[in-house]
Amino acid sequence: MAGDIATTKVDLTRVKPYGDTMNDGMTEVTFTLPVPYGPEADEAAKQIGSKMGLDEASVAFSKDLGQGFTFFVMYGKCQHTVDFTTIKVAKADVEIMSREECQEYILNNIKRNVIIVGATSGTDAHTVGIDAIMNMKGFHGHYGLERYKGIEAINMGSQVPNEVLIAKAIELNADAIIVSQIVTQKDVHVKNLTNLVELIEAEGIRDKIVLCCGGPRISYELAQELGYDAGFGSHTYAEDVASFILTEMVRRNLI
Ligand code: B12
Repeated sequence: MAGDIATTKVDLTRVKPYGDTMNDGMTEVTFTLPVPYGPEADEAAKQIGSKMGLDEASVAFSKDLGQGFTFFVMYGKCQHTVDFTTIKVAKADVEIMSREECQEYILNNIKRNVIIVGATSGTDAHTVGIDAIMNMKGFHGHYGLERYKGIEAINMGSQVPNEVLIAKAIELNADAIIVSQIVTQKDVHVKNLTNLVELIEAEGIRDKIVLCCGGPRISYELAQELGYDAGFGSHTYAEDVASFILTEMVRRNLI
């Protein structure tokens, strides 16, 4: 890292990307153009880079993808800034408890096992996210829900039809349904998450359960818009969703 990081005072009202020296705006972007590989393709990419707001846009790398397509890595100086001091992001408003604190919270406040049914539902085959949250071994040194005393975590895996997920939740009288959605192409996640809420409402169990979704492109705001109690994005651990579910159960008197 260049030495000027420590000495340059950052103006949080005018933040821009950093590369070599503070405020240089250095930015890397990657994209594919539907044009054949060659000098004309590089020039097209540079022009796109300029239109994106990159000064001195240059092609750091380009690769022939075949069949008239070229992939680019562009480098350039971003001209834009943002006012970091005005940024507000909606988040679940709960105190995050450790696994041990969650277990104690259950003992003191709920006094019975909490049942959580989870899956990656619809056509989505990505299992790693839901496993990170639910599996015994967890993720990044954070144990998953299966490890929590007082929580019965049922991980149904991936490509689970919404109907099957709901039927399992009803069969087990679950306290919470948690669903993972990784693929967002053509807004498939919005359609699937909406469908899940509609089916849960049709079953008449929406007010009896805590409903959460998660995935790298899920935000708390989107989740709330779609009718979920909370949504969790990248860098989530089991304790984040466990803290939310337990607190929410007590808040709504679902105990
Ligand atoms: C591994 C992988 C696959 C594997 C999945 C294997 C498996 N068993 O899961 C395979 C090869 C099968 C695959 C297939 C596809 N994939 Co894929 N895949 C990936 C990859 C490389 C890693 C995903 C991953 O495991 N991340 C690690 C986990 C830990 O992170 P996470 O999922 O974000 O989970 C964390 C949080 O999001 C959150 N979280 C997630 N779920 C939940 C749920 C709850 C309740 C909570 C609280 C939190 C939570 O907590 C987790 C831990 O912090 C990503 C690219 C990438 N680097 O992310 C592409 C990626 C997700 N795949 C992608 C695509 C497009 C596909 C395919 C459509 C490709 C194709 N054309 O066939 C297919 C889809 C198949 C299908 N029907 O779903 C795209 C999605 C783009 C988009 N925005 O929609 C990505 C981003 C790649 C890319 N850059 O294009 N994929």
